[in-house]
Amino acid sequence: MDSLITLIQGAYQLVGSTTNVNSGDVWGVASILLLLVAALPALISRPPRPEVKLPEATQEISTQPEVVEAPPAKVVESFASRLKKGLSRSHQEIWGRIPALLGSKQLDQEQLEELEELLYSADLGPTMVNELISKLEEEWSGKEIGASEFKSSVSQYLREKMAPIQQQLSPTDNQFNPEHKGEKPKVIMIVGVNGAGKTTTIGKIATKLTAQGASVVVGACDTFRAAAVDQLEVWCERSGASMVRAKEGSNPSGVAYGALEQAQQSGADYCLLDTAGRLHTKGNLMEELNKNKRVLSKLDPDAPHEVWLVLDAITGQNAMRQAEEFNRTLKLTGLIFTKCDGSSKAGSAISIVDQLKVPIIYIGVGESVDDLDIFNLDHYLLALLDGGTPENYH
Ligand SMILES: Nc1nc2c(ncn2[C@@H]2O[C@H](COP(=O)(O)OP(=O)(O)OP(=O)(O)O)[C@@H](O)[C@H]2O)c(=O)[nH]1
Ligand SMILES: [Mg+2]
Repeated sequence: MDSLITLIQGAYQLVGSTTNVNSGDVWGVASILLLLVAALPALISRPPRPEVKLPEATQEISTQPEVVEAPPAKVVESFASRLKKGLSRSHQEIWGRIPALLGSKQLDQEQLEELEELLYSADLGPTMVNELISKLEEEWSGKEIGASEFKSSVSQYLREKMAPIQQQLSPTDNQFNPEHKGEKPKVIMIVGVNGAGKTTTIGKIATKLTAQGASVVVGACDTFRAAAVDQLEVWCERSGASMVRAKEGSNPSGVAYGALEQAQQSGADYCLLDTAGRLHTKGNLMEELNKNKRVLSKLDPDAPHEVWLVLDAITGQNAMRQAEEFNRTLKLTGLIFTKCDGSSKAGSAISIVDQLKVPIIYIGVGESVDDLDIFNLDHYLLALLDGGTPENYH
């Protein structure tokens, strides 16, 4: 007890009190201390945490690295298959009628007349139809000819007619070769009647070339309609090609000049020139295209390197007259057949190539970029006559 009194006395002195400590004080202080000691665990302990219920595990956690499944590969339809679809109308309406015409009897005059009518409806043109009928008569008269023999005979004839002209081109001629980067720009002028598909085709070609790594300048030489220039601008923006345009109504040959100048200065690989549609029968408008050509040659004596005529396959035999006129005025170097998807008259392409001795460069079977591709004679004949694609045969 004495030692406790001494301890408390010391504590009083420490806090500066001079009061004497008696035994009553001691009991008071001791009982307070005891109370404090008893309450201490309760004071220092934290309030209990609310119990958090964890959701039950629904699946086992794997220690294996996660295998991410690749998204299904996008199926890209081949151009041969698009071509087949595009030409299916021509195939069904014309060439698909052959089995019904050729019964199991010997080839006679009546059958020959029916076949002649069929070939005319395919828009092969009188020269080719006459030649084909004579060939059939010579080879098959008095013999039984089946549908497949007739088709292979026609196919062989058309191939013989077209191949020497198409072989002037190699399949890579119109693809950009990066090894030629830095050479002067190749100038391609696109011409044709109203609505043939010139602007759309330029847009598609520009898109293909830029995708191959080429730098392309497009000249909007159709200065008659602001809408035509806007349409071209959309394609150029999408493809990354630069576009040279002039004010509505200004001189188209000025735009052609400006476009080639920009292509030369910027080191572009191609200069594509869109022109206004015009009737082949309007002499003054045709002459204007010649002026475009002359103006270009001031910047490059070889320009334009190509003059391609866009022909709408739906036009049928009228396409022949258009082709003849444009060729007479401009010396065409290539043909582009558009809208082969909407026509049963796709055969006109063949007779034009034969007549003009000018090859087909591109063929169009729809409005999207992928619906235009380099013309392939074998694929074309296969799709037209057999309704097939090369995949069916390999
Ligand atoms: N179905 C189909 N439509 C096409 C094809 N090519 C072009 N067209 C469409 O044909 C229409 C006319 O095409 P444009 O490119 O404007 O024709 P254009 O020759 O420039 O016409 P103008 O400038 O008015 O002389 C547009 O609606 C094109 O989308 C094709 O291969 N198939
Ligand atoms: Mg146009």
